[in-house]
Amino acid sequence: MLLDDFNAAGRAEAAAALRPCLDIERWIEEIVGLRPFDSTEILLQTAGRAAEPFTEAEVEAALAHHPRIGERAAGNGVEARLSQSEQASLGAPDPAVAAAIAAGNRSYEEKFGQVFLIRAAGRSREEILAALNARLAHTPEEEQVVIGQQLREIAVLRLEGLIGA
Ligand code: 2AL
Repeated sequence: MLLDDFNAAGRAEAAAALRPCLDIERWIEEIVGLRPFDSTEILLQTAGRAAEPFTEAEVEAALAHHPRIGERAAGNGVEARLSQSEQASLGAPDPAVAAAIAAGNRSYEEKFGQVFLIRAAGRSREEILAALNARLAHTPEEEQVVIGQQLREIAVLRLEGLIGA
């Protein structure tokens, strides 16, 4: 979708385009309502800040859309294909690192009660494992902040891919 098409689309169509990037209604509505954008750069900057800060309930609902790191998203929908492409670097066989990530995911979920989320695109498996281990030392309050940032990073990259296409 080109920026001009996004700017000119009806509210529902523009919202539907944004939803696979980040399913937080307040974020979607704020961006849709701020159209037209003069440039993709301004749109992406806006997406990086809209609806800040997310509430705990918003974060929890948005996290439900993301498969665990190292687990392939099920299905053929837009979100599943985006996730599969973001996690492409995790596909190469390295059983030891894969096992360490799986164990880290379990520890993280036990400690924080939610899925470990990281912007995977552009990160190697080793970088993701290091980040997972470092974040296990966080307090829940610190993790809430990091997760909000990661949701935004993933959303902005997805939007960049969408509008660039
Ligand atoms: C994901 C995902 O599906 N894409 C991404 O960048 N990160 N999942 C996750 N648990 O971090």
